[in-house]
Amino acid sequence: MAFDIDMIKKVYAQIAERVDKAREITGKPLTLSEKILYSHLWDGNPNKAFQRGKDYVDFAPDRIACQDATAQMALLQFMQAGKKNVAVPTTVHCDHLIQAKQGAAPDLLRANETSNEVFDFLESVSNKYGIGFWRPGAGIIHQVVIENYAFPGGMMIGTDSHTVNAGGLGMIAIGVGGADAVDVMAGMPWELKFPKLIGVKLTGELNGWTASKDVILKVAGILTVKGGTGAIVEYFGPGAKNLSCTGKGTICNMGAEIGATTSTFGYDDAMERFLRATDREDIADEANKIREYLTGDDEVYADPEKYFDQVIEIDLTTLRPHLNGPFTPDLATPVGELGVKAKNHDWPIKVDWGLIGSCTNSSYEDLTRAASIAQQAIDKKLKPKSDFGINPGSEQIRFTAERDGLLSVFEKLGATIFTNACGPCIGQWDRSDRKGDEKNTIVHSFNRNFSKRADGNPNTHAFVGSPEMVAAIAISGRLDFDPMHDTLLNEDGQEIKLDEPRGLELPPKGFEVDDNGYLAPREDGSSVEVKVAKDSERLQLLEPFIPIKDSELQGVKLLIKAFGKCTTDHISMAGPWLRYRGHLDNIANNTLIGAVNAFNKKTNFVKNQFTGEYGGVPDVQREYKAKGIKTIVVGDHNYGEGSSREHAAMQPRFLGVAAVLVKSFARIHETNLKKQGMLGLTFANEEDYDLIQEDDTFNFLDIADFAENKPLTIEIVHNDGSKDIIKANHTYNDAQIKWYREGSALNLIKKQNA
Ligand code: MIC
Ligand code: SF4
Repeated sequence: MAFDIDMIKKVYAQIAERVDKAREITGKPLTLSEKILYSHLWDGNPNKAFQRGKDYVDFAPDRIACQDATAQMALLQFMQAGKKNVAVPTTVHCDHLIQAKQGAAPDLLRANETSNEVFDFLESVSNKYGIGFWRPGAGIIHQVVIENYAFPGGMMIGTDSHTVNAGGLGMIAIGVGGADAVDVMAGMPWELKFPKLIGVKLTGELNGWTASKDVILKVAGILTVKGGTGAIVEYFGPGAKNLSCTGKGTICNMGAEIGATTSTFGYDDAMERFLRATDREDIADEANKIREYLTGDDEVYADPEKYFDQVIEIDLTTLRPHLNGPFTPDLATPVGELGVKAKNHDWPIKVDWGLIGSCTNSSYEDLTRAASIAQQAIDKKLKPKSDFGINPGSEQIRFTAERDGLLSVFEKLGATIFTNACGPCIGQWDRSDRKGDEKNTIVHSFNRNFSKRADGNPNTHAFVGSPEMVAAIAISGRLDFDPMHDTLLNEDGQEIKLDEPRGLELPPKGFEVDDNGYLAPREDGSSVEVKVAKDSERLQLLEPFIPIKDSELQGVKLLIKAFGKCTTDHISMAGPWLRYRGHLDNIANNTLIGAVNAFNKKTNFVKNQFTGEYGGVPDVQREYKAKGIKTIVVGDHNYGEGSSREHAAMQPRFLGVAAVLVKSFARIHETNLKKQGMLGLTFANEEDYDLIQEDDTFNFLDIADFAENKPLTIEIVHNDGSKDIIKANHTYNDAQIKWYREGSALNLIKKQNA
């Protein structure tokens, strides 16, 4: 039986009326995305047609999921909100804090020792406030969600950017910062700018070496890392119906890599099969009763140009397998063309590791397709030239895959089976073969491949591909290997060609699991004590942020002008720093250490304007803080791309940065800045970025009149006394300006609850 079936029935009971009403009000047929959005309005029945990309709308999500690395800060904030219980079903998943090293059993043991303080904290907070808790080793948040919680037509938010994975089961699932989740946990609406809609029509059928992953690798190549910003991507067409549910999940998952708010597919037979296979017959039966409400209207899919803001068409039959990278997930190259490209760019051809896993590609089907390649290596006497690492997506998948002999296939090839967790995908990887900064190449089935992400080495060239392609490349040991055309020499000196991968959508004998790792919360958690040791270096209770005074916005100093890509990994690195995710003061010591200083192209090396000396960003910033001087961070396009981690906003805020002024923002990060009571601004004129000098001082001339739809005016005073006056745009509405004025959104909640 499904979790929270009563809640799901309630959603389904009201969907028809609300969708019909929305159709009437908008006067047109509806996409699936609109159906879900309009049936989840905070105010209930729709009474107004919203303008896409313009109107801020209050929504009522059905559920929330948090993972261990973000839940700490989210729950530390929730604890301040003064509530007895979470207002909507919520779960916490321990998956980010487990380092991959020797293999599942010893790695999990070590994680439980090194992070027990954090796991205990999360378990007790969950118990206290009615939150479902998934223990370390239970699986990766998004796999566990799609197997247990996602449901067609539902809306959820999650404190992780890949929450969007649940679109594979027909949800609108959106990644948010912890402060957004706290709103919903506290029983308040969740606000989002009504998204634009991108339609992707899929025709044909996948075949040969091409996998679901290649759909999104291709889309990423077309739309780039910011092409989906502010939009929901809705997939439809005959090709969509030919994809498995978890395959759809893969596609939706990596929608985060194009900046999309989320991605989704209409309810279909593949989803029904998946629901039934994962012990949720009850949801399937209910969903079948309202099938037409759980997908877009026929008229929309027949004439998509009329109803979507942008339409892309992809023919699955002719789609080629891709490998995307290095250093960015949108650099798409069809397999077979990579050799020339790698040579031109001097990317190492030799592949050291093939890693299969992550929330993107760790389903049962993924493992079977990759195992079908691995099995051939055994049968045809091919010895893999690269090391192999596997992270199954959940204990249910691992248990079933072990039962069905899939894991032993990889083990025979010398693969290490790591814990059911994020592992190398988030830099939780004690890589045994290389320690220094040597140039090298790895391939993986993950979603992100930003510099330093997997192993901390800026010279690791990581390429993203489907699990089966990763398996083939790892066996060949070469980035330029094209399994569709090339042969390999086996141990007997024979030329071998790999056959096309074969997979199973679902386990023929059904899923099985002994202990899935779930811990239900107490009925009444009021007596549960949440412990945070005073001297802990991992956890720290939060102090409210003090509002930034208008007077402090005169004489603001430049902290750093970031050059080029500045993702949340650059602003608040993961990997070894994950250990401080619950301790704001400690994690603040990594603030912007990965950002490239535009004036000297170095990382973590900025000028202190008072002493003229150079130092690390956090150190210089702490010196400004000690003097009571506010600072500004300047950045390029898509600033804050990547993670939902609100640390990337809270740390600068904590250290005394008042404003972030960039060419453009990634959605979640911009909201995170607003929530934490900072100024997130964009250049009205992009070229003004070039005006900013290393010794600049900024005066916010009209901050006293900070208002909706009114750009701010900033005076920039250069070292030689000359001045420039520029305009900065912002997207704050009246309510968000209140967050800023109160010091943070949480301060406002506390005030309202007082
Ligand atoms: C990621 O994939 O970058 C993460 C780690 O899952 C993040 C969340 C985090 O920083 O904890 C995400 O995608 O939001
Ligand atoms: Fe974990 Fe990687 Fe998925 Fe993020 S992208 S949730 S780190 S597996």
